[in-house]
Amino acid sequence: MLIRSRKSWELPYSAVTPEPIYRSRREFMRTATAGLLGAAAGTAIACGDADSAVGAQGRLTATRNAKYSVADPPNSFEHITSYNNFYEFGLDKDDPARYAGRLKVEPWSVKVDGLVGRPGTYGVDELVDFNALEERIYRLRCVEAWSMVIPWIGVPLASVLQKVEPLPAARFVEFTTVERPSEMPGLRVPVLEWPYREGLRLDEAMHPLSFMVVGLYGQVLPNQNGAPLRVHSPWKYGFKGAKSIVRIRLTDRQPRTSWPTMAPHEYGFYANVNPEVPHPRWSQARERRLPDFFARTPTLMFNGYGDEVASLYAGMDLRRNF
Ligand SMILES: Nc1nc2c(c(=O)[nH]1)N[C@H]1C(S)=C(S)[C@@H](COP(=O)(O)O)O[C@H]1N2
Ligand SMILES: [Mo]
Repeated sequence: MLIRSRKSWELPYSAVTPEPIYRSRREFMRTATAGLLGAAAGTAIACGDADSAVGAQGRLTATRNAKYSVADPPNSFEHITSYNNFYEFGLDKDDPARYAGRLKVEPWSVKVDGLVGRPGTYGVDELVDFNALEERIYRLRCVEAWSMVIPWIGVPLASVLQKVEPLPAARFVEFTTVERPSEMPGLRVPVLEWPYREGLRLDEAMHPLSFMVVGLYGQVLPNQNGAPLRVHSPWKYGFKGAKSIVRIRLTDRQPRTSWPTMAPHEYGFYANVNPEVPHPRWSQARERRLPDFFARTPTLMFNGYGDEVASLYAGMDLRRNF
């Protein structure tokens, strides 16, 4: 109790300071080395990684949706599953890969409540049509100014929400991550208000780009990436995509989500990728395209998805609604 009620301003600076401000030298050296190896070996390594990593996890059959692809090559399976943010397992980038195996993802149920016509407790396959899986290659831009390209597998988030029939009064959707202290060692650190909560305006959630992810690289989603289901809206900073979702709540009010609650001046509810609005402690104009830690490429407005999503924000001041 005492620990969990500690406020963020009582934490050590490192605990509430994301990259690139706080970054261990060890981490830096490993990423830098991976970048050099990747550059030297080229795409052969990336493909090899993807194949050799298939094994324990199950295969998924998905149709590639050619509409959603990216010019840059995807990051390797190995990299996407070993460099993660999932603070419930720890703050270092390799903590999720190390500890997420403890998370029991079967059986899994999701509570759906609030302003919906069909509230209830659903199994994953009642919400996600596994016969309609798509592969979409999306960019992921973390608010910490690094980015990756990831071949996700999933279904449009809209298809999930339609199954539970949002009521006309619903304007927002809130996602809550599982909270199991015995399986998630990072929950001991009160870096965020647990459980991790995220949310979208309903029109953002219903936008065709918003994706409910259940896999990547042709296989079932590894736990460190948010098994069994997580959201990804690629025009927003990565933290908008809650992992290991156990509750979906429809509401008429903007939900109180974890990051803006912890640091309201640093993290907004919208969190649209915007190179013109710096984080108070670092610029968002450029990003490190991992695994090359030194590759500083310009960050694009809405992460390059502006043609599709800019109209959602017509007339809004994106500096105020950051
Ligand atoms: N529950 C939960 N979801 C989370 C996070 C987290 O710490 N906990 N981190 C977010 C952040 S900051 C990012 S960048 C992405 C990273 O997703 P990935 O590890 O699959 O690349 O997950 C997001 N979802
Ligand atoms: Mo992030």
